[in-house]
Amino acid sequence: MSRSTTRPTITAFAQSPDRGQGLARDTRVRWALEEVGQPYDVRLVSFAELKQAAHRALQPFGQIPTYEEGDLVLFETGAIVLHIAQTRAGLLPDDAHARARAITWMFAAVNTVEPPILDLMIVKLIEGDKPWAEARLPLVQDRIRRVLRPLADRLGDAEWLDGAFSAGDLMMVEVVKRLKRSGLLNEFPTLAAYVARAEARPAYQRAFAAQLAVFTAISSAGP
Ligand code: GTB
Repeated sequence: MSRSTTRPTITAFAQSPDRGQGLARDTRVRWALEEVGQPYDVRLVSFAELKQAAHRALQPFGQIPTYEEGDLVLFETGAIVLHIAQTRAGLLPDDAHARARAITWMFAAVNTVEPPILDLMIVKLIEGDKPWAEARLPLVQDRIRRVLRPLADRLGDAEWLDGAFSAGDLMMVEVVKRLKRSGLLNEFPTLAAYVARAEARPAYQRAFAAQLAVFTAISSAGP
Protein backbone atom coordinates (compact mmCIF):
# COMPACT_ATOMS: atom_id res chain seq x y z
CA MET A 1 0.00 0.00 0.00
CA SER A 2 1.67 3.24 -1.12
CA ARG A 3 0.69 6.07 1.17
CA SER A 4 -0.01 9.22 -0.80
CA THR A 5 0.82 12.52 0.85
CA THR A 6 -0.66 14.96 -1.65
CA ARG A 7 -3.94 16.53 -0.54
CA PRO A 8 -6.53 15.82 -3.23
CA THR A 9 -9.03 18.29 -4.68
CA ILE A 10 -12.42 17.10 -5.84
CA THR A 11 -15.15 18.93 -7.71
CA ALA A 12 -18.78 19.14 -6.65
CA PHE A 13 -21.92 20.99 -7.77
CA ALA A 14 -22.00 24.63 -6.70
CA GLN A 15 -25.80 24.20 -6.64
CA SER A 16 -26.72 20.57 -6.27
CA PRO A 17 -30.21 19.78 -7.57
CA ASP A 18 -30.73 17.36 -4.68
CA ARG A 19 -30.48 20.25 -2.19
CA GLY A 20 -27.65 18.56 -0.30
CA GLN A 21 -29.38 15.23 0.27
CA GLY A 22 -26.21 13.29 -0.58
CA LEU A 23 -27.40 11.99 -3.94
CA ALA A 24 -24.82 13.72 -6.12
CA ARG A 25 -21.81 11.53 -6.72
CA ASP A 26 -19.25 13.67 -4.93
CA THR A 27 -20.70 12.15 -1.71
CA ARG A 28 -19.21 8.72 -2.42
CA VAL A 29 -15.77 10.24 -3.03
CA ARG A 30 -16.02 12.38 0.11
CA TRP A 31 -17.09 9.27 2.04
CA ALA A 32 -14.13 7.22 0.78
CA LEU A 33 -11.74 10.04 1.72
CA GLU A 34 -13.31 10.27 5.18
CA GLU A 35 -13.06 6.49 5.69
CA VAL A 36 -9.31 6.54 5.05
CA GLY A 37 -8.76 9.78 6.99
CA GLN A 38 -7.53 11.76 3.99
CA PRO A 39 -8.22 15.52 4.18
CA TYR A 40 -9.27 17.06 0.85
CA ASP A 41 -10.26 20.30 -0.84
CA VAL A 42 -13.39 20.92 -2.88
CA ARG A 43 -13.77 23.15 -5.91
CA LEU A 44 -17.40 23.98 -6.58
CA VAL A 45 -18.46 24.23 -10.23
CA SER A 46 -21.53 25.75 -11.81
CA PHE A 47 -23.57 23.92 -14.45
CA ALA A 48 -22.14 26.27 -17.10
CA GLU A 49 -18.55 25.58 -15.99
CA LEU A 50 -19.15 21.81 -16.17
CA LYS A 51 -19.53 22.03 -19.93
CA GLN A 52 -16.57 24.34 -20.55
CA ALA A 53 -13.26 23.15 -21.96
CA ALA A 54 -11.34 23.63 -18.71
CA HIS A 55 -13.61 21.19 -16.86
CA ARG A 56 -13.93 18.80 -19.81
CA ALA A 57 -10.14 18.50 -19.78
CA LEU A 58 -10.61 16.87 -16.35
CA GLN A 59 -13.94 15.14 -17.04
CA PRO A 60 -14.65 14.54 -20.74
CA PHE A 61 -18.40 14.14 -20.16
CA GLY A 62 -18.74 17.45 -18.36
CA GLN A 63 -19.77 15.96 -15.02
CA ILE A 64 -18.78 16.01 -11.37
CA PRO A 65 -16.92 14.70 -9.48
CA THR A 66 -13.31 14.90 -10.57
CA TYR A 67 -10.27 14.07 -8.48
CA GLU A 68 -6.90 15.81 -8.68
CA GLU A 69 -3.93 14.68 -6.66
CA GLY A 70 -0.63 16.22 -7.73
CA ASP A 71 -0.38 15.57 -11.46
CA LEU A 72 -2.94 12.75 -11.34
CA VAL A 73 -6.42 13.60 -12.66
CA LEU A 74 -9.24 11.07 -12.39
CA PHE A 75 -12.92 10.95 -13.22
CA GLU A 76 -15.56 8.19 -12.74
CA THR A 77 -16.40 7.60 -9.11
CA GLY A 78 -15.65 3.87 -9.31
CA ALA A 79 -12.10 4.61 -10.45
CA ILE A 80 -11.68 7.42 -7.93
CA VAL A 81 -12.87 5.32 -4.98
CA LEU A 82 -10.70 2.41 -6.11
CA HIS A 83 -7.67 4.71 -6.32
CA ILE A 84 -8.32 6.05 -2.82
CA ALA A 85 -8.79 2.52 -1.49
CA GLN A 86 -5.61 1.25 -3.17
CA THR A 87 -3.40 4.06 -1.95
CA ARG A 88 -4.64 4.42 1.64
CA ALA A 89 -5.43 1.85 4.30
CA GLY A 90 -8.99 1.22 5.43
CA LEU A 91 -11.17 0.34 2.45
CA LEU A 92 -9.67 -2.86 1.04
CA PRO A 93 -8.49 -6.01 2.82
CA ASP A 94 -4.80 -6.97 2.70
CA ASP A 95 -5.46 -10.56 1.62
CA ALA A 96 -5.20 -10.65 -2.19
CA HIS A 97 -8.31 -12.77 -2.76
CA ALA A 98 -10.45 -10.81 -0.29
CA ARG A 99 -9.23 -7.62 -1.97
CA ALA A 100 -10.21 -8.93 -5.41
CA ARG A 101 -13.65 -9.88 -4.07
CA ALA A 102 -14.18 -6.42 -2.56
CA ILE A 103 -13.30 -4.87 -5.94
CA THR A 104 -15.75 -7.29 -7.56
CA TRP A 105 -18.51 -5.82 -5.38
CA MET A 106 -17.52 -2.33 -6.54
CA PHE A 107 -18.01 -3.43 -10.14
CA ALA A 108 -21.25 -5.22 -9.26
CA ALA A 109 -22.50 -1.95 -7.79
CA VAL A 110 -21.79 0.21 -10.83
CA ASN A 111 -22.20 -2.41 -13.56
CA THR A 112 -25.09 -4.59 -12.42
CA VAL A 113 -27.07 -2.83 -9.69
CA GLU A 114 -26.80 0.82 -10.69
CA PRO A 115 -28.05 0.64 -14.32
CA PRO A 116 -31.68 -0.35 -13.54
CA ILE A 117 -31.74 2.13 -10.64
CA LEU A 118 -30.62 4.92 -12.98
CA ASP A 119 -33.32 3.78 -15.38
CA LEU A 120 -35.89 4.38 -12.64
CA MET A 121 -34.56 7.91 -12.11
CA ILE A 122 -34.84 8.51 -15.87
CA VAL A 123 -38.40 7.19 -16.07
CA LYS A 124 -39.52 9.23 -13.08
CA LEU A 125 -37.54 12.44 -13.36
CA ILE A 126 -36.61 12.89 -17.00
CA GLU A 127 -39.17 10.98 -19.06
CA GLY A 128 -42.08 11.15 -16.61
CA ASP A 129 -44.18 13.18 -19.04
CA LYS A 130 -43.66 10.83 -22.00
CA PRO A 131 -46.59 8.68 -23.13
CA TRP A 132 -44.71 5.44 -22.43
CA ALA A 133 -43.56 6.37 -18.92
CA GLU A 134 -46.49 4.86 -17.01
CA ALA A 135 -46.28 1.54 -18.88
CA ARG A 136 -42.51 1.38 -18.53
CA LEU A 137 -42.38 2.05 -14.79
CA PRO A 138 -43.39 -1.45 -13.56
CA LEU A 139 -40.93 -3.07 -15.98
CA VAL A 140 -38.09 -0.98 -14.62
CA GLN A 141 -39.19 -1.65 -11.03
CA ASP A 142 -39.13 -5.38 -11.74
CA ARG A 143 -35.63 -5.15 -13.18
CA ILE A 144 -34.54 -3.50 -9.95
CA ARG A 145 -36.14 -6.26 -7.87
CA ARG A 146 -34.23 -8.79 -9.96
CA VAL A 147 -30.92 -7.33 -8.72
CA LEU A 148 -32.04 -6.51 -5.17
CA ARG A 149 -33.30 -10.02 -4.43
CA PRO A 150 -29.95 -11.78 -5.10
CA LEU A 151 -28.11 -8.96 -3.36
CA ALA A 152 -30.29 -9.42 -0.25
CA ASP A 153 -29.84 -13.20 -0.49
CA ARG A 154 -26.07 -12.87 -0.62
CA LEU A 155 -25.95 -10.36 2.24
CA GLY A 156 -28.15 -12.59 4.37
CA ASP A 157 -27.80 -11.64 8.03
CA ALA A 158 -24.24 -10.39 7.58
CA GLU A 159 -23.24 -6.87 8.43
CA TRP A 160 -21.32 -6.29 5.17
CA LEU A 161 -21.04 -8.09 1.83
CA ASP A 162 -17.75 -9.89 2.42
CA GLY A 163 -16.25 -9.64 5.88
CA ALA A 164 -15.22 -6.18 7.05
CA PHE A 165 -16.69 -3.01 5.56
CA SER A 166 -14.94 -2.28 2.26
CA ALA A 167 -15.01 -0.07 -0.81
CA GLY A 168 -17.41 -2.68 -2.22
CA ASP A 169 -19.95 -1.89 0.50
CA LEU A 170 -19.37 1.84 0.08
CA MET A 171 -20.16 1.74 -3.63
CA MET A 172 -23.08 -0.66 -3.19
CA VAL A 173 -24.70 1.48 -0.50
CA GLU A 174 -24.20 4.62 -2.56
CA VAL A 175 -26.05 2.98 -5.45
CA VAL A 176 -28.84 1.30 -3.48
CA LYS A 177 -29.59 4.24 -1.19
CA ARG A 178 -31.10 6.14 -4.14
CA LEU A 179 -34.10 3.82 -3.90
CA LYS A 180 -35.12 5.06 -0.46
CA ARG A 181 -37.83 7.37 -1.69
CA SER A 182 -39.19 4.85 -4.23
CA GLY A 183 -40.33 2.39 -1.54
CA LEU A 184 -38.48 -0.43 -3.35
CA LEU A 185 -35.73 -0.59 -0.75
CA ASN A 186 -38.26 -1.26 1.99
CA GLU A 187 -39.37 -4.39 0.14
CA PHE A 188 -35.96 -5.74 1.23
CA PRO A 189 -35.66 -4.94 4.95
CA THR A 190 -32.16 -6.40 5.28
CA LEU A 191 -30.95 -4.11 2.49
CA ALA A 192 -32.68 -1.12 4.08
CA ALA A 193 -30.88 -1.99 7.34
CA TYR A 194 -27.59 -2.41 5.42
CA VAL A 195 -27.92 1.11 4.01
CA ALA A 196 -28.86 2.54 7.42
CA ARG A 197 -25.88 0.78 9.01
CA ALA A 198 -23.51 2.23 6.44
CA GLU A 199 -24.98 5.72 6.71
CA ALA A 200 -24.51 5.59 10.48
CA ARG A 201 -20.74 5.30 10.03
CA PRO A 202 -19.00 8.44 11.29
CA ALA A 203 -17.13 8.79 7.98
CA TYR A 204 -20.43 8.84 6.04
CA GLN A 205 -21.87 11.35 8.48
CA ARG A 206 -18.92 13.67 7.94
CA ALA A 207 -19.15 13.32 4.16
CA PHE A 208 -22.89 13.98 4.21
CA ALA A 209 -22.48 17.01 6.46
CA ALA A 210 -19.76 18.45 4.22
CA GLN A 211 -21.84 18.24 1.05
CA LEU A 212 -24.96 19.52 2.86
CA ALA A 213 -22.97 22.51 4.09
CA VAL A 214 -22.50 23.61 0.47
CA PHE A 215 -26.27 23.76 0.00
CA THR A 216 -26.85 25.40 3.38
CA ALA A 217 -24.30 28.11 2.56
CA ILE A 218 -25.95 29.07 -0.74
CA SER A 219 -29.45 28.97 0.80
CA SER A 220 -28.48 31.28 3.66
CA ALA A 221 -26.65 33.62 1.27
CA GLY A 222 -30.03 34.39 -0.28
CA PRO A 223 -30.79 35.47 -3.86
N1 GTB B 1 -20.42 7.61 -14.09
C1 GTB B 1 -20.08 8.91 -13.56
C2 GTB B 1 -19.39 8.75 -12.21
O1 GTB B 1 -19.72 7.82 -11.48
O2 GTB B 1 -18.49 9.57 -11.88
C3 GTB B 1 -21.37 9.72 -13.45
C4 GTB B 1 -21.13 11.12 -12.93
C5 GTB B 1 -22.43 11.88 -12.89
O3 GTB B 1 -23.52 11.36 -13.24
N2 GTB B 1 -22.36 13.13 -12.47
C6 GTB B 1 -23.55 13.96 -12.40
C7 GTB B 1 -23.33 15.23 -13.21
O4 GTB B 1 -22.30 15.84 -13.15
C8 GTB B 1 -23.81 14.37 -10.96
S1 GTB B 1 -24.20 12.97 -9.95
N3 GTB B 1 -24.37 15.64 -13.93
C9 GTB B 1 -24.33 16.88 -14.67
C10 GTB B 1 -24.45 16.66 -16.13
O5 GTB B 1 -24.36 15.51 -16.59
O6 GTB B 1 -24.63 17.66 -16.81
C11 GTB B 1 -25.81 12.51 -10.64
C12 GTB B 1 -26.90 13.16 -9.87
C13 GTB B 1 -27.34 14.40 -10.17
C14 GTB B 1 -28.40 14.96 -9.46
C15 GTB B 1 -29.00 14.24 -8.46
N4 GTB B 1 -30.11 14.77 -7.75
O7 GTB B 1 -30.43 15.92 -7.88
O8 GTB B 1 -30.76 14.04 -6.98
C16 GTB B 1 -28.54 12.98 -8.16
C17 GTB B 1 -27.49 12.44 -8.86
